[in-house]
Amino acid sequence: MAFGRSSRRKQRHVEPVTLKILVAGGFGVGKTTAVGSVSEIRPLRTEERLSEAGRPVDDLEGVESKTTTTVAMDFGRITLREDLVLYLFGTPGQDRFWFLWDELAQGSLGAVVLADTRRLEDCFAAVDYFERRRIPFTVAVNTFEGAERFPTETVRAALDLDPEVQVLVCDARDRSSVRDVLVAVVEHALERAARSREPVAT
Ligand SMILES: Nc1nc2c(ncn2[C@@H]2O[C@H](COP(=O)(O)OP(=O)(O)OP(=O)(O)O)[C@@H](O)[C@H]2O)c(=O)[nH]1
Ligand SMILES: [Mg+2]
Repeated sequence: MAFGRSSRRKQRHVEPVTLKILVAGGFGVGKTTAVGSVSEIRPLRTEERLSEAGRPVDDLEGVESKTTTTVAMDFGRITLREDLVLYLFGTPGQDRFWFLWDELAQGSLGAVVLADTRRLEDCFAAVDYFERRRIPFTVAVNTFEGAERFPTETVRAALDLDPEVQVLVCDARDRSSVRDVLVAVVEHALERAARSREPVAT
């Protein structure tokens, strides 16, 4: 029969929920790399060459092999589940592009703050930004060769994070590692949203 329940169920197409996640952090910490390694579409990049003229401003210590920098944003997409798709927006890392952050942050569910333990102070501004706007975030320490490994609790203390903020270790070049971080961000943001809907006990 054409209009039976079973035929209707088969036809049902679930429109996926799409969520916007920011990938932020200091200059050269691996944001573009992370979006690129996890994206299932060819990521949109807005890279410009680092020039001699930028040398006094662009601190390349620790990322001497870096030749380009993000000037507007990175964009990528990952399907976490059939019904859950993330749109990823990588922020520019340099201070002179800060004015773009508010545009990028609009409507975002949560954020990843990538951190490099050799230059941890570079992610202070991103942590402050999300704390101030109450955007849920997870810190992901991107492990570079030659960088000293610290326990995540040390990183948490150095960044003075709230207990609810997770600190994970990742490799921005590794798809499954970045995916795990994104899952953690989504779970954290959804938990926080659920908590804020709970009636306050009196
Ligand atoms: N060893 C190592 N190198 C990495 C890793 N992630 C990124 N890199 C390298 O570090 C450099 C910086 O990476 P990007 O992804 O451009 O960093 P970014 O945070 O987007 O930089 P900006 O947009 O300029 O702020 C590149 O040369 C990468 O190849 C990592 O996990 N390990
Ligand atoms: Mg970049």
